[in-house]
Amino acid sequence: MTAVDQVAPPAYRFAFAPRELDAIAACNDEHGFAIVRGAITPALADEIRTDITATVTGAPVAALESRCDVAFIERAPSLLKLLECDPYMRLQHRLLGTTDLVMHRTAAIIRQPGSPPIGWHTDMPLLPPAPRSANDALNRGEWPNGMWFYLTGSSPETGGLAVIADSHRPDWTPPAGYALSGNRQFVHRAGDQAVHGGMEIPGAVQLVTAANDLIVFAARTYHAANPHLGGAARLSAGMALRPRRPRLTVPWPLPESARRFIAATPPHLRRYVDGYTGIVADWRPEVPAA
Ligand SMILES: O=C(O)CCC(=O)C(=O)O
Repeated sequence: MTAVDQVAPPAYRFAFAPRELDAIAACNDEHGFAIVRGAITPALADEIRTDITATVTGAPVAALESRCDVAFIERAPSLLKLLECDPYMRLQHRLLGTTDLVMHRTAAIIRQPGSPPIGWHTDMPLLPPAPRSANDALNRGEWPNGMWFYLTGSSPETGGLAVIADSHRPDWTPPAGYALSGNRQFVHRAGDQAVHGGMEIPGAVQLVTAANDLIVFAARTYHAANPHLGGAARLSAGMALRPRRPRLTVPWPLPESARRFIAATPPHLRRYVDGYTGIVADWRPEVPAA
């Protein structure tokens, strides 16, 4: 199959207006994803796009390449504006069940035309008893892992995102012909761990969005990105908040860049960054000396 071959979209509605808070939450609870049309203004989408281009591509991104900034907010004043965007924050409150929220993690991705697909995976696999990576330390809660804007749009032809409907349940099993890796992180063809399942997998939903639409998906939802067959760089950015309690502790000291970001945050937004941990992307536990 080619990148644009796809299974039929679900019969139920999964795209909503920002005011349909209950319907968005219900779709995310029931099916593990939702689209929110026009979640931010086109002007704010434009500002976020400008910040991605200015920061993530600080050094030119080569043809065919993808690049990710996993602490994007520390360099992107535009993303902080989401915290002052009423419809967006009402949705965060509804999805997280509280108004007492902390900046959890942010990212921005640039994918150049020709960049390869990203196979089906979850951001919250079975966790080891003690974290072995930064993702293990951060992706521990039942808050949505996907709160993404695809700021040049998401479509099957341009490296857009797809999800597997209903795959967010902890006991989800893949359809016949597919299997999960040992820690449940990846979906692959049964009998061949090297071959990721493609977009033909039953349940796959291609997410077609405009620059100011929000893609929501749940903590465990399996997702994948199409190969980028378009002609211009694909830009995306995500911001996840988490409830302040229970308090999350991480095994790294606050990075200097995070400290500077917190200090520079305007006083009226400071409560959101009180508890921000930053990220040490290459953190690994110390191996005790033999
Ligand atoms: O859109 C992409 O490039 C993939 C995003 C993704 O898979 C992730 O954030 O885990």
